[in-house]
Amino acid sequence: FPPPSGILSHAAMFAGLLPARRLDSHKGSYGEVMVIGGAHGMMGAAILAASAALYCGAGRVYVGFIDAAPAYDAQHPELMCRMAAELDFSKACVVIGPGLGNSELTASLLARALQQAPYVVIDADALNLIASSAPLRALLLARSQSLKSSIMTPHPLEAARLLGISTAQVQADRWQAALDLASQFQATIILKGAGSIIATSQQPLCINTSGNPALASGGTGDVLAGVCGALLAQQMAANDAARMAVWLHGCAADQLVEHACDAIGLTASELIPAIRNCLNQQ
Ligand code: NPW
Ligand code: AMP
Ligand code: MG
Repeated sequence: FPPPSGILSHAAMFAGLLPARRLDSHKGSYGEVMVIGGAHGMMGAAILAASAALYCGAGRVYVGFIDAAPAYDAQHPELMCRMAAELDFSKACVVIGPGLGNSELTASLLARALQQAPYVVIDADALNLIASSAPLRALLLARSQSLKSSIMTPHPLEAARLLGISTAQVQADRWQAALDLASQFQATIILKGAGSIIATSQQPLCINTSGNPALASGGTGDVLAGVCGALLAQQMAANDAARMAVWLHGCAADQLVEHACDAIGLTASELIPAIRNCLNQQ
């Protein structure tokens, strides 16, 4: 049982990780995020992730939908809505999984993202696809050989599927589960839940102390994936991006509970501008 060697407990731990914006910078300086997901019935999951990426400073944000793309999102007209199959992943940070569903198309999109994208965030249904496909797992492992960044964001059930064990076993030893995921998948792992754990195979384990049970509502995980995507797209190292994203996400929920909505009824949508506030307070 490895002891926690990092406790995320102060905003100051993240000072300087996202440098101040240069006066002569432009949208191309802040990277491109492509969220792939939002199948029929779950389009909101992809929009939540994409909005979170926008609010965390990504230069351009696309949503690649699975079944049908709306002309635009009225609440976030900044988002570029396309069909996933049209997008070129070769220069982007691809956030794949929120509302992705499971079909032949989704597996081929995930394969392409794993092969082409310099940065990927793998969440939700994309994690479930990897859990059930040896070829996809091989593509993920190949990324670590070519120094491409990968962050995986499982909740305990998704972690259990990846490890081939039960959710209860994951929860009984979350440190070990996070370490096993990092070594089996050679990615930066965020094992979500109260006290999210961040693990990589090379660096010390870390536990987050921000956040509260108001986060236990649909869509908050999709938001976290988008935050990770924005930080990776802005050139942050994967381990730093994962730690900072989890910290900001929890901090925003703490601030909302204290000053706005109290403990019950926090929505994933309102979390997003609160994360922007926390980011700008760093
Ligand atoms: P239980 O109930 O305890 O047995 P699934 P999903 C467990 C999209 N969404 N500690 C718990 O299991 C996502 O992006 C779309 C312990 C829970 O019931 C995905 O694509 C939305 N257990 C898709 O839906 C908003 C924990 O996992 C089960 C745990 C399916 O994703 C919602 C859920 O896992 C959603 O994000 C914890 N901390 N956390 C939209 N607006 O479009 C989770 N569990 O069955 O994989 O389903 O996570 O809802
Ligand atoms: P997901 O299950 O993918 O929607 O993700 C839920 C998000 O909310 C993750 O970032 C979890 O860590 C967070 N979360 C859920 N429940 C709690 C809790 N009781 N305390 C702190 N964070 C939580
Ligand atoms: Mg989720």
